[in-house]
Amino acid sequence: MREHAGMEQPWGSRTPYGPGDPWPVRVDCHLADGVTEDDVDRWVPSAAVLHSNGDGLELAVRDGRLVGVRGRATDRVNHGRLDPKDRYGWQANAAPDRLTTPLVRDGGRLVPASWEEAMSRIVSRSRELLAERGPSALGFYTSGQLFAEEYYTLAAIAHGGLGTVHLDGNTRLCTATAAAALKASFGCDGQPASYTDVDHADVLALFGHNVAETQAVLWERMLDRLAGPEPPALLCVDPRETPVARAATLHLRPLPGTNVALMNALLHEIIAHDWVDHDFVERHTVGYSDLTSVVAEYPPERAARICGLDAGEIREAARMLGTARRLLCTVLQGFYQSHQATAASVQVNNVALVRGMLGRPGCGVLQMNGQPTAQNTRECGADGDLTGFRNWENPGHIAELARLWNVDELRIPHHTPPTPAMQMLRYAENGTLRFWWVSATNPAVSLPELARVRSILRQDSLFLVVQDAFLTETAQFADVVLPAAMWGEKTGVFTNADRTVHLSEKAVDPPGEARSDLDIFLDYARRMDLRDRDGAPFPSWTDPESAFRAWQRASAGRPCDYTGLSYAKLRAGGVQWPCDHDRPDGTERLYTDGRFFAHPDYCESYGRDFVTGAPMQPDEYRAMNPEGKAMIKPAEYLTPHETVSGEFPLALITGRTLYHFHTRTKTGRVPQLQDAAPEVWAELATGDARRHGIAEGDRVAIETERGVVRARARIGGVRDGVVFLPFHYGYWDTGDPADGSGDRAANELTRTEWDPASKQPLFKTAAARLRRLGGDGA
Ligand SMILES: Nc1nc2c(c(=O)[nH]1)N[C@H]1C(S)=C(S)[C@@H](COP(=O)(O)OP(=O)(O)OC[C@H]3O[C@@H](n4cnc5c(=O)[nH]c(N)nc54)[C@H](O)[C@@H]3O)O[C@H]1N2
Ligand SMILES: Nc1nc2c(c(=O)[nH]1)N[C@H]1C(S)=C(S)[C@@H](COP(=O)(O)OP(=O)(O)OC[C@H]3O[C@@H](n4cnc5c(=O)[nH]c(N)nc54)[C@H](O)[C@@H]3O)O[C@H]1N2
Ligand SMILES: [Mo]
Repeated sequence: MREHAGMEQPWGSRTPYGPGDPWPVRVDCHLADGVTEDDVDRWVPSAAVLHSNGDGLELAVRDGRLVGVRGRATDRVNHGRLDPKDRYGWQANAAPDRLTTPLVRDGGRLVPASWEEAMSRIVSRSRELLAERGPSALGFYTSGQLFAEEYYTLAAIAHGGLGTVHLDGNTRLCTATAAAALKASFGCDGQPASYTDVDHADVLALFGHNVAETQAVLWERMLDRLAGPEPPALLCVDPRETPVARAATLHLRPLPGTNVALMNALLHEIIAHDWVDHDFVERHTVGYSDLTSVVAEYPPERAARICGLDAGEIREAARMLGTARRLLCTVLQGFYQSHQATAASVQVNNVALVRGMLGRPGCGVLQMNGQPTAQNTRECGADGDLTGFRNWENPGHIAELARLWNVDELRIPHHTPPTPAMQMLRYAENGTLRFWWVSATNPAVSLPELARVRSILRQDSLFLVVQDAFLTETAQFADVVLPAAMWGEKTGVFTNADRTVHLSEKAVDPPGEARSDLDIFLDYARRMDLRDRDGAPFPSWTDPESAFRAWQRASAGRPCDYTGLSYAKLRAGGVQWPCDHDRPDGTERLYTDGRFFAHPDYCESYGRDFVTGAPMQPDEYRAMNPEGKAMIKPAEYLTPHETVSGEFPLALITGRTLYHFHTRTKTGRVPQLQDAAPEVWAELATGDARRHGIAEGDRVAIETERGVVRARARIGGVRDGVVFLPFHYGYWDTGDPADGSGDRAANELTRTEWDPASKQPLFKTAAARLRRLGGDGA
């Protein structure tokens, strides 16, 4: 079946199926006007890059240009389907305003320069700072959108070459909490479940996850189950009436920031009704009795008051979770970016653990990823953690890495925890961080409290390098801008939210003098003359495939083992890690044998306190979990630091729409997507709108202590007392000067605050007020 669905049909047509049946194939294809499949010269294997789903696709090339995309029927992830952003998003590669040469700041302005000039400025500033202040003056802030080869190279340069502890990814804003929650419960990152669990589950429970708009093809899989025989029950936990909520069997709308209270009441009910798999708990976990004593204090009535819910609906939700035979839970930003992020996400793991819902078809947890390659940022160590999920507190792991890189152990920073992005910003603010190399992320729109971010990026003491495909809001502040090749213009692998690794091959040349991120990082290492212990150039690899082989060696024996993969094998479609000699076809589910990556000698982390964020001591961990079982960790509900008040009576949350990706550098340049959501809006509850005399389409101002956003009102779709803003709208396309506020970026309003354990900023917890500005014509 071939489908050419347009924008009016975002989830395509239904192909219903029953429990345990294979998900039917439907191949989506979208080609430029006037081009047919017969006109295509070459189809180049790749996967989707505008979310974490990893939908396998092929890029259509004609006369050396991208002319479209087609889903891969045989790919395990999508069985041929493509979401709206992917059907049209490839057109951004050919946008007329791509960066084509480096830019350097001269006399206050950014002017075109040669690569030689741009790189020598970066290298001479690096050398000066290293000599004067040492490696801690240099920081790197990367992405969830590069390839594994690129992250591994950057991690090797920062940790093994320069020896700086300041390396993080924008995954800190995205899935740091996924990693923290997986480490807390299972001792290590790595998603237990598989997308095929959707095929088997009888209950799907989505916690703060608007999968319909953010992983549209996974939602199609769920919709096809819902349309088939013996459909699963669907639980949605979200203050908004998302498409998921509308399709749900039960929709709970908790007040933002109250997830822990709700989860505790759900666990209270599961335990009170003894819907517990005691055998599983006994054999495979530690910590159960601590959980029972904490959640005993959270009867549904108490949580109902905190969350603004009915106790009855909490009981009904608990019954769904408690009586499921095959339960699949997913978690995303409604938990990760909200108050008590890690503590709340871990309670979802606890539901799976006490119910023994792991390692079997239809059972499991997906602490979802968001960005296409976020998993690789984490596993390669470009999020600051050490390469291959190695534990920075474990001397044996440091020694292993030092051998692998042939560098001195002392060069690899491990005496303090890796520096999270928000802390780097603080170091830049107070002048100890003097050099910040930002690749494939746009912090001038995506970080919280933008007025502060702009003032830091503007500081004279900070030498800012921005490596991007476009002149973003952030690039406007740079000392040097490096033009990057994008997806489709370079080769590498990346891994989706269910551990599926895809190869994405170069299909066309990048525009002008743009270069791949890998080439840029390697060029920097050579110019810096980084060397290993024997004086050989470090890193030793030179191109994507040699970088991939080096990464494979680094992953050997670790949970994310890539040694059984190769570019040749991946050309046929996605494979799930771990994949090694004994598991040549990859691994569908983790923990099928009830064994975890949590042994004290093997685990990625000893965990952190959910309230203070303090790392747990190795001895403490060993005493608590000597055999490396799964860990059940309870949490008390705490009130948020910023709560609604008389002056700021509304809870502000932010998030996404189906049609745009992040700061719109790609989707804002694609007519079909930009036209579908051309400007910012504010979602208001019907009651709040009435009380403020606001009608649909009126212009309103949303204000917090930090700023204002002006937007058009959309009424309905969110619970009373809550306002929702999409965060996609920066100001690159409105002509506003980069130093002024565009008054439409949600992050003008958000707070400089983060979860203590994961250090992920709280984009979904702020107190705001609302004002009507005028009617349609005003
Ligand atoms: N179309 C599109 N798809 C994307 C992206 C994109 O930009 N556009 N980005 C990708 C990335 S990087 C990510 S991280 C994912 C994010 O994917 P999601 O997490 O699904 O998206 P969000 O809209 O950020 O947040 C999800 C929901 O959390 C709810 N929420 C807010 N506060 C709370 C709370 O306190 N409790 C609960 N229970 N829910 C709350 C919001 O109402 C929202 O509907 O999407 C990925 N896919
Ligand atoms: N208020 C609020 N803020 C949020 C969120 C929220 O829900 N609410 N969500 C947070 C989350 S989950 C995320 S993931 C972040 C996303 O925030 P950002 O990472 O800042 O968003 P993007 O627009 O994806 O920026 C990626 C940049 O990389 C460039 N790029 C793309 N491909 C390549 C490449 O191959 N090489 C190079 N060098 N550059 C490339 C793009 O042009 C773009 O400028 O935002 C966070 N901020
Ligand atoms: Mo994200």
